[in-house]
Amino acid sequence: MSANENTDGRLVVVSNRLPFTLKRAGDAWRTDRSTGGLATAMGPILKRTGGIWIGWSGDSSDPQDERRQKTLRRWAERERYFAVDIPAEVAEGFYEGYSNQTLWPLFHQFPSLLNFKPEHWQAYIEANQRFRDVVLEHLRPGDIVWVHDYQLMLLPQLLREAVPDARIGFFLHIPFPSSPIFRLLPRREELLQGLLGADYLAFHTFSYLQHFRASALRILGLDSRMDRLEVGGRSVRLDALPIGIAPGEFTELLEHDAETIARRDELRRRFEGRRVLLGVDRLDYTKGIPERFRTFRRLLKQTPELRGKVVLIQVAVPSREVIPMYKELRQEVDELVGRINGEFSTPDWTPITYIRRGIPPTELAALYSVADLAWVTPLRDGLNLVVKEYVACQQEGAGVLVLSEFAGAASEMGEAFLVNPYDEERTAETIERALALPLDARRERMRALHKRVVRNNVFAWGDRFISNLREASSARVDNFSEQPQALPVEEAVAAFRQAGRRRLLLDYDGTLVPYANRPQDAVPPAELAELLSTLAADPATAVAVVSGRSRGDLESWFGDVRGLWLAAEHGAIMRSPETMRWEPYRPTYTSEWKESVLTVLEHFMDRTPGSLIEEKEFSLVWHYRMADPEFGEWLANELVSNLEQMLADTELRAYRGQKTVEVKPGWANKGEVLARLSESAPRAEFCLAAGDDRTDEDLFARLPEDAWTIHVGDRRTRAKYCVANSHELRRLLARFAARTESHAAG
Ligand code: ADQ
Repeated sequence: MSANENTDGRLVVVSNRLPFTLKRAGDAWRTDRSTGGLATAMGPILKRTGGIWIGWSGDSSDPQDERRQKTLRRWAERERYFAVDIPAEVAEGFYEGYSNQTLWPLFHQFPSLLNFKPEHWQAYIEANQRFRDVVLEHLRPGDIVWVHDYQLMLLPQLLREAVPDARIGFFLHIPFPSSPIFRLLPRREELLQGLLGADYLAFHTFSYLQHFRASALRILGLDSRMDRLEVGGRSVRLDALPIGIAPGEFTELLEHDAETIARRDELRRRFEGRRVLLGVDRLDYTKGIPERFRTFRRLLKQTPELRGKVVLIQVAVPSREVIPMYKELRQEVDELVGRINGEFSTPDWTPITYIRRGIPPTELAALYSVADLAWVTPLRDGLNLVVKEYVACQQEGAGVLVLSEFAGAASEMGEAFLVNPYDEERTAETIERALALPLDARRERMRALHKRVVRNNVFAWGDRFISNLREASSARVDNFSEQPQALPVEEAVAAFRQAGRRRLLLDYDGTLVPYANRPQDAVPPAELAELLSTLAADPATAVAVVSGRSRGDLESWFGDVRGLWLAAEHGAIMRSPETMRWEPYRPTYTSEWKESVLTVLEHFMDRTPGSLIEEKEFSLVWHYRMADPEFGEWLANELVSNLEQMLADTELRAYRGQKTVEVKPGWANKGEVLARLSESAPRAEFCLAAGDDRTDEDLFARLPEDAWTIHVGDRRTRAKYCVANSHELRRLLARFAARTESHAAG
């Protein structure tokens, strides 16, 4: 059974456009087929799986018109296509504006074409909200929602907010740009957050995935693994999944459709004795059409023997024509065709046949099958389906493929001739070489390509996406009970009040105060010492600051607070409020190891501008909060693996903290603090521990079931509850303290 046939929940596809486009024709309404990669790919999947498709009709005029409504109702009843209505003024800012004049050029590495207007952004938000509303109208429990492409990057998060346990996947059909380019984007944070509402996020190639991870790290500070990213206590699964085509749709036409077969034979006769070079594209500046024509001109110029022997057929379907850049491109291409044909044509040969419109599938299949060379040279392309369509139509063929290395498909098409389309001189040489390749060699290459295109077809792609999405969202749903709940503040305050004896175990950095770039700058404000002092003044409440900090730091900040327990260096050394003496956990400990570890850390510090080393009694810490984030993470991994080998036979361990790597004895951990506290302080009915990083998890793990464990932040945790930041935690402590004060006064 394919993953798609799963019966639990329907597939809800959401994309900007539906496979149909609504066109006004005078007083009537016409339904046209949409062209473009997405409709081509998803059509066959939905046909096979069932489910519904939600998208914009393409028309914004007159939503009240009875005949228009009737047409849309027919789409819904017959095809299960549900249209989102977008008013004209919103559609313009959303589609022609932010989507196609901001996102499209930037994601395709044309930052100089970026045109940003705040009102376009507003329209983009509004359009995404309209899509959300229509999805919510149709969504049933258990459904999986598959959101497509750059026009709907806010939708996953909008849906997540409305239905927290919805199953949401997102696929990006265009490239994800490298992080220095992505950073240029106005509203980049919101876009990343929008995407991270999904359970499963997939791109065509690993390099796009890496770019996304780099941007999440640099812009939102979110670290990730190759296959997942943790955010808001959820896990977002990441993947690279190049799209395929439905090869059968083409081979079927070529084998059984009389019209296609007749057309193919006719074309063969017509071009007999000539080699056919073929380009098929949407008329878009990313597709490299002018560059291709210029290269062709160069080829004809430098290799006169090819004149009369080759023809270039270029099919280009116009799109987005209201955007000035596209109009200019159309003109430029028209002119180039005219110039080249004028320069080289003879009475019985025209070098370029230019078809500026969409052509039907029968014609397309016939062209693909007669072409001797497919010339697919986008300047940048998410993947490019034309390559795969061409290969599918060359079952027994000997055609060659010349492919741009900047198309996502290049990473799958090892047997193609790869070119840099900006380098017109070398591309011309490659075309010449490809044409000169002996028949057997061409056949062999094509056979390998063909096999791959057939195997990695669109159904395999869809199945994988859907089953990965199901798995990712089920893992989330199963883990739901393990996720921390937002702290019920009133309940906590009431429990605190009712208890006869209480214990508070509080981490310092990231918990009582926010992080600073340099550890010495995270000094507590005066009111924090006062707050702790008020809490600790009540003999029924034992309060401990349990930190990774040195005893010197804790002493200087809280040394005067009466009644307060201090545990420094993760509990390696503690001061009780009675004796006021610092007592190490292991009195026999020596720090001879430091010298050799320091040499390693210094080596890393020298390589990493902005990083620093902190030396404490029991540990050494490398801090890289101010370093370049990716470089820092990368080196931290390298450092930990170096240290692990070096420390394997010792009691020392290397730990990753929040932008730190710390080397300390394994026994110096916060879990041990509890045991020591229990020896001297009586058992409490109310026990609360709060912390934000991995070292605090040791403490949470040791606490009894009924303890109030609180994670500060949004990472994965064992804690039962969470609060957003140190500010919220201190507000809670202030509520406890208020009670203590009034109690003391009363
Ligand atoms: P597109 O930019 O639309 O898709 P592409 O992948 O080449 O680019 O798909 C174009 C589709 O339109 C093909 O199926 C092709 O046959 C059809 N087409 C193009 N010109 C035509 C014409 N003149 N007549 C008829 N049909 C024509 C986006 C991304 C791509 C990505 C796809 C799918 O930009 O990089 O491959 O989505 O993810």
